[in-house]
Amino acid sequence: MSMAAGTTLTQRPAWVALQAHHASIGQTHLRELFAADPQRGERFALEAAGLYLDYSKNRIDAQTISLLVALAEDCGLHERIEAMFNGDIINMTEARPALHVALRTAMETRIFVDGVDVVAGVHAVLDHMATFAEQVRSGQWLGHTGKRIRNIVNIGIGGSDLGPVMAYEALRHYSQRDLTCRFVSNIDATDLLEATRDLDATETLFIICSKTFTTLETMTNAHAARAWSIARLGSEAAVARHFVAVSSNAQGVEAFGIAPSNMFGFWDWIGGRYSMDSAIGLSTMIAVGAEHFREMLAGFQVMDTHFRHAPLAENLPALLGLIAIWNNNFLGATTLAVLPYAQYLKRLPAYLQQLMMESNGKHVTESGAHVDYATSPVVWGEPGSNGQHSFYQLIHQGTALVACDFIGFCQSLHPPGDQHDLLMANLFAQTEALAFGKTAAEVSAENLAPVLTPHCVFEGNRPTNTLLAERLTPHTLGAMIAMYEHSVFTQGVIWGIDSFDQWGVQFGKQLAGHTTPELEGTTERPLNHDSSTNALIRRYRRFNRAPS
Ligand code: G6Q
Repeated sequence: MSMAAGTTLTQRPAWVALQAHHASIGQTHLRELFAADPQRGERFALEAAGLYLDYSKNRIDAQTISLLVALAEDCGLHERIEAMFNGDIINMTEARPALHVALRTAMETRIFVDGVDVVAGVHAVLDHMATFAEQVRSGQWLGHTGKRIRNIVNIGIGGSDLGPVMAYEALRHYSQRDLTCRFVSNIDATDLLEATRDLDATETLFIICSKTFTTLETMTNAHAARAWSIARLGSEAAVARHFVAVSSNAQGVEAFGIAPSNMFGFWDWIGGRYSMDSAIGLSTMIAVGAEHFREMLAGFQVMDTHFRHAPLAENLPALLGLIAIWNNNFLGATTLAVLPYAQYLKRLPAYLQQLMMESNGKHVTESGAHVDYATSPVVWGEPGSNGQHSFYQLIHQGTALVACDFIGFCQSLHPPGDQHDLLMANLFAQTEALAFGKTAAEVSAENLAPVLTPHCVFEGNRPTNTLLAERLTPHTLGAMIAMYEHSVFTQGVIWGIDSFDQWGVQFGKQLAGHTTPELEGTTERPLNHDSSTNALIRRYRRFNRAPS
């Protein structure tokens, strides 16, 4: 446990010092902070693993950073980082390590879990994936009727979906264009039907991604896909050529009809939301090839090494996490908007939503004590500049303080033209406007009708981070995801919570199980829920069976 028994976070001297500091700086406007220090834009910036983080447009000064670093030290961040990298049990409620860093570690490294070196296993799976990916990409892997595979359908949900789809979209530029990848997650039959309606079964490969191989949504879709394939290919034997699995449940996979040689393994010490760089990323590897996948792992690894060794005040993921604590716990920004100015990163906000909210959306500490401070912010977002024409209004002029992460690239992946400059000009202009706003005097100078002045004033002082990289590459993507993973970890350590369990998800997995048989029942069958749930189920039964 990171928290000394009996000491709550809010009683720690470093926390109390931050509260006092907030009382003195909390209302200082970014206009004043920038005016007082002409070098501020460069001073509050950091570079690691090819990512440049400008955090100067946050309501902080040098003392804020040293107090936050002191808090991190006091909460044992250094020790917890070492514990994670060493494979210690840091996921306390599930009594296991959280070793996603082992997925991208060099082959020579040794990390032991229960006396077994896990790194050799990681590399064996990577090699297995690379061989298979190459067979599919080259057309060597043939379907049941002898045709090459053109379509990949990944079936999985949560951590077995959000990472693969985000990475596929992010790296689409590097993908083999004669292969299409689709992602099916929802138990709503629409998802699978729409994904397969125009596909030729003879050319379609399904990847069933499920750590447990028991998840209701995934297994239901997997069986439906199996029936779809068999109906079109005319034989159960077709399953062997059209289905592979990514799972840690070898028995379940075999029972489904997938040979062990077509199963890609992973381990219980990788959480679903930390698994996009494991075999769960098989669809990514098929799309972009093993070499690009390894480049992505290298990006993860450079950021891992930086996180493990850089002093906290110069540690990019740690600082990102600490600034998030400042914005959330001291300034009261309870939501975080993720705003990538890159269409390829369109699924990044959804991916980070799970990473952050499932990891740190907890109300008790590791020891089970109720927290008396806010934990994970609500995470949301959309690519820029689209969001500017919708919800940015609230970020600029609403009553809630929203912290924002802006993400952009210096180079476009497409031929030179004006569009990239226009895109990035929007990003820079937005962060500037959010920081500095527009005063009543500035509005008056625009000769608007005076009655409009209050509507056109922008207070500014909205905190933003800007993450700038040269170019969206597999390496950059890996570094960025590792950065966010470690920022989430940093916040979890400060809050003293277990960032690696997900009891809320488990709860959801049980709930529907009780209700499903009741929906199938006759209208007379008694219901024992509350009056609202009973009425909803009765109404559903009535109309579900009504002729359309
Ligand atoms: C992730 C969660 C959750 C999980 C899904 C799918 O951290 O545990 O999103 O990934 O519920 O689980 P399976 O991979 O076991 O099907």
